[in-house]
Amino acid sequence: MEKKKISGHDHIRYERPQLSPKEMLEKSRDFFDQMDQRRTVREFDTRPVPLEVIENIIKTASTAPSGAHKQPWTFCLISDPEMKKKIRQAAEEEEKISYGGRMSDTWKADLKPLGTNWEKPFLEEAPYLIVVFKQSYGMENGEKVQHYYVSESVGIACGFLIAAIHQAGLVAVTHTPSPMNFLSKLLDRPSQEKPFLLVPVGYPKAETYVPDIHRKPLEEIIIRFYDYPQ
Ligand code: IYR
Repeated sequence: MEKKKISGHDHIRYERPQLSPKEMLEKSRDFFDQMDQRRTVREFDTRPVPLEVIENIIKTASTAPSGAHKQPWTFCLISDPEMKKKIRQAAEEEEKISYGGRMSDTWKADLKPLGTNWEKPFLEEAPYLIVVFKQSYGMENGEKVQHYYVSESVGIACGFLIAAIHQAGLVAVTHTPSPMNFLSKLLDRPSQEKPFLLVPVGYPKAETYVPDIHRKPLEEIIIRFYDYPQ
């Protein structure tokens, strides 16, 4: 392997296949078309999913870039029905309070088109729950290791996770029961780890409906600053 020292550390040669503009256009369009098919799904079939598929999905999430490459994430993978039940009970307790008044009227009105409520049957129906924790700092041989840009890093990893779930033909919902500290207790995580996102994963129910909502068009999300000829 071709190596080179940069500031005293090994660097390895890295190359990507060069695509022609036509190939790039096709691939970027195909990837967009594929990702544009992704929808948040809250109704799951209880059918099991092969464990190795889920492990590959988590490995994909862990390829995300992170601050100083500290990889400040932990993924708890749950299929145990008893644990799922406990998580559902605890989440619904919080959500009952949230929907019962902790969320503002505007917030509840904003959620109306999505049809959500305090009930979370998907926490028991989905074959797997992935609970993503962010590590405010790491621990190596009893020593604290500093972490950087933790939320950004874990957020990017969750993006990769969601994309990987979609491309495996599975569906997910990004669930954030609030507050989420019950997850630290139930899953016995150390105090430097904070729950970040709960992602039930599985097949959609045989007949699934999703809200008829639309994505902002490019011209609403892009501000152009180029001056080269197009
Ligand atoms: N955590 C609640 C409420 C909720 C909040 C937002 I912002 C959403 O986009 C969806 C739901 C729940 O999971 O129902």
